[in-house]
Amino acid sequence: MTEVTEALIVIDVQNDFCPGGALAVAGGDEIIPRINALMQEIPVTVLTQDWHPEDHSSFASNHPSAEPFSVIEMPYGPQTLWPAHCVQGNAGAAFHPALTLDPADMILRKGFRAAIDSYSAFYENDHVTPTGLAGYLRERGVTDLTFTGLALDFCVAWSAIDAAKLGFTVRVLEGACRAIDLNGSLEAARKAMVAAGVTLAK
Ligand code: VGL
Ligand code: ZN
Repeated sequence: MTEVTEALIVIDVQNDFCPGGALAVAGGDEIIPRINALMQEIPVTVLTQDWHPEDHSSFASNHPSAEPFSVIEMPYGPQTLWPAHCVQGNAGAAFHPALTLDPADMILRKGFRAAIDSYSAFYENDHVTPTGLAGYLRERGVTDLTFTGLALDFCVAWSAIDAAKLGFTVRVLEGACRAIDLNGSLEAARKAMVAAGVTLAK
């Protein structure tokens, strides 16, 4: 059996996070050629897909009189309310058409429970409910993770921090990510990643 120790994790490169999408991240589509090239270099690729039911509690539209980008208190802590995005089966939830899908070993969907959001690819936003990704990677002998995708200051950062806490060696390629940058969230995310032992690279 060939030993594989390194995986590329591609976070949420979906139409709704790219220009023209419901929660567009500026320049979100610009990172795709580099991500496609990385899939040819790194032996294991995992793609994540934000995958919400219509009645998802992270959508501002599901809270009477709440504004998008405001923060509410949920049983598991503070939660930013977003415009409805990545609704299961809709075009906005599909991967961007320029993203290469064939090299992916695994596609992990997250955020599919209405009552809880899941920024991280490893745990839902309660930081307790696992997605199963850690077990998948460990069973395959993967120890080193390279993160790319959208958005750097939310799903990429939360995933990278959880991965470091779980004992993986973690690198985030900032040039292969784009950020939402809401109320200083990008600087806060960078600091939190560094504090967790994540390496930030170009
Ligand atoms: C994301 C906000 C809401 C992300 C997902 O992929 O960073 N951000 N859902
Ligand atoms: Zn989402």
